[in-house]
Amino acid sequence: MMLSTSVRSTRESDRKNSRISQLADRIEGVWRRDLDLSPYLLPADMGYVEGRLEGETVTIENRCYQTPQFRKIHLELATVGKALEILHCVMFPRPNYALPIFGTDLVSGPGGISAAIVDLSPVTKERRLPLTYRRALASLPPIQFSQPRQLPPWGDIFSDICLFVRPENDREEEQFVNRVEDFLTLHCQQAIAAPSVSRADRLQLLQGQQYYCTKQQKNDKTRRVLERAFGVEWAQRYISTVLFDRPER
Ligand code: BLA
Repeated sequence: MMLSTSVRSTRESDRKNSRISQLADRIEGVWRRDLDLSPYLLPADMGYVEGRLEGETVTIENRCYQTPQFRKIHLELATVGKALEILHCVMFPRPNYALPIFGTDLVSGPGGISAAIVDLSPVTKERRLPLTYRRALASLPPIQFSQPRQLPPWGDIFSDICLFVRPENDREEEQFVNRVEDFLTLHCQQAIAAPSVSRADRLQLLQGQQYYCTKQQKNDKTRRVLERAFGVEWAQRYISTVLFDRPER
């Protein structure tokens, strides 16, 4: 196993799936337009990481920020040789704002994009999105995907607006990317206008976020890719400190 920790980032030309680059650009575009970004420091050796999986190079590139409303907003681009490309993105609100967790994952293999998921996951006790969100979401134009996918057993953290599909063609891929941008734009606008909550509510929200992280850590598909490239211990450390660190009080 080989780990490199240089700061260089993957060149765009290395990236085969332009849909992943497109979605990454759209996400960063919304963030830069709507949020007040400051750097978020990841553990020193976790910014850019390289490993090997069955003779293939695995690369992980992290971009991570914080804002007045968000403890951590994280965009990760990973490649496994030429076979697999992954975009992972999560926005963890500061627990003094009653905001859901925005998350998206796009997994592209030799046969095209196999998994495309986006959600605004509520972390309140009622596990229900605020009315302002539900109203705005209801006004989005309806969309249809020919291959909806079933959520895994740990997926009880996702809301009823969660979109989880295998896009069948260019049109469906584009529709997915647009929907991610719609969710994200709505979320950023809600976030910058959100009032601060009481101490008691804050504790509930923190527990809701911890539950979200505990469930996400049960995704064996993510764990297996990381374990095979970097080893069991490293994968555990990465999942629990970079991908889904459980916020402290
Ligand atoms: C699925 N995630 C997957 C799959 C792989 C990864 C290989 C299987 C693809 C498929 O079923 O077609 C791998 N995802 C990764 C890796 C990273 C990653 C290696 O993010 C990071 C290094 N996952 C998330 C987030 C969500 C998420 C934020 O990280 C949702 C908001 C969901 N990924 C998710 C779900 C599946 C998945 C629900 C399907 C799991 C299943 O069907 O069992």
